[in-house]
Amino acid sequence: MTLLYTSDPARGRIWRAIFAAEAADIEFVDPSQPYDPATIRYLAAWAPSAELIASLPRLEILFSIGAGIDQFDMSALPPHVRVVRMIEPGIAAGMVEYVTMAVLALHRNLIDYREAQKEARWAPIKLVPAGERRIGVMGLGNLGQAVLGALAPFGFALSGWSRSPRSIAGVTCHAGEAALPDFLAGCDILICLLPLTEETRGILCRQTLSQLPHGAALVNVGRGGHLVEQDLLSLLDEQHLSGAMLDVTDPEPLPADHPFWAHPRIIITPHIASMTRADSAARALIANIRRYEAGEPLDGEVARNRGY
Ligand code: NDP
Ligand code: OXD
Repeated sequence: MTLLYTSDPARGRIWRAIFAAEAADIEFVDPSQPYDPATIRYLAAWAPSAELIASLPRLEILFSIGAGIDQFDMSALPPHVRVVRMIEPGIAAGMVEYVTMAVLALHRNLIDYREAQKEARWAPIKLVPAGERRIGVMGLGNLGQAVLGALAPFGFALSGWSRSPRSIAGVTCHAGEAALPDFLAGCDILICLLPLTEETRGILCRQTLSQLPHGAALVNVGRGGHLVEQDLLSLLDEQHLSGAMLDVTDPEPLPADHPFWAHPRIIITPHIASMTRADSAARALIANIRRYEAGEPLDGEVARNRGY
């Protein structure tokens, strides 16, 4: 069985060594070497071209290098090919760090202090106890749950929203569109950790963001396509929202003349909330191929009709 890897060459060198040492029966090839397309059963890629997919007649599984799969052109993928997102501890650890940083920065008014510093203004703001700060996470999957677990020890009031009902200790869980207004009304800091699908595109818009309490802040670590940019700008300018930390934009990179860069109440980071860690991801992939070969369910298999 052969795996074709078509992503970052530096990560590829680490993966090749791990496959050679720990899964020598799985042949690991990349485009820098000659390979027979008819032998490829597994493809590990970020955004494979339609031409590449069409050249692999025996492809069985497309593994995403990252947690998201919205970058795949599903129309180019034959219906029998299974799609798997990356679930590995490095991605969750990075996301936990980033969201904790963002929540603490917003909770402790870092955006206000950054502005005050520009004017050499000494302007203390009264502390809000963590228990009185309501943090809501949209998306209660692998990453949403990891983030909530990390925020719990601070004592924040935690809630979450997902498509199907979830039960998470210490978290008020809401499910489905009908529950969205109640969820939004109880979020002083809203974190978007949804996948980008037909249903979630543009979900962070005036209609939803204006249901957040006055002075609420947004952390978008999902995808840029979740956010209607002009609606965020208007709600910040109207002071309904107090700030936003955006790790994802549409497009990426964010153009140099985009108004987000200079906005005093927006912090931009370049899609670095988390990154697939080479060693743990290679091992997660090997474990998943082993599961597949044993006829067991794949970890992170995407329901193609649902888009995540
Ligand atoms: P999962 O698939 O594990 O979880 C997705 C969650 O979103 C589930 O709880 C799901 O509901 C919920 N959801 C999906 N559609 C809807 C909807 N229409 N309404 C309400 N809830 C919905 O994904 P992960 O946690 O692994 O990753 C989430 C996203 O994070 C990725 O798709 C990617 O976009 C982003 N990401 C960003 C990174 C960055 O560096 N900025 C890095 C890694 C990921 P249910 O529980 O009912 O299925
Ligand atoms: C992502 C990732 O999906 O980096 O954004 O894993």
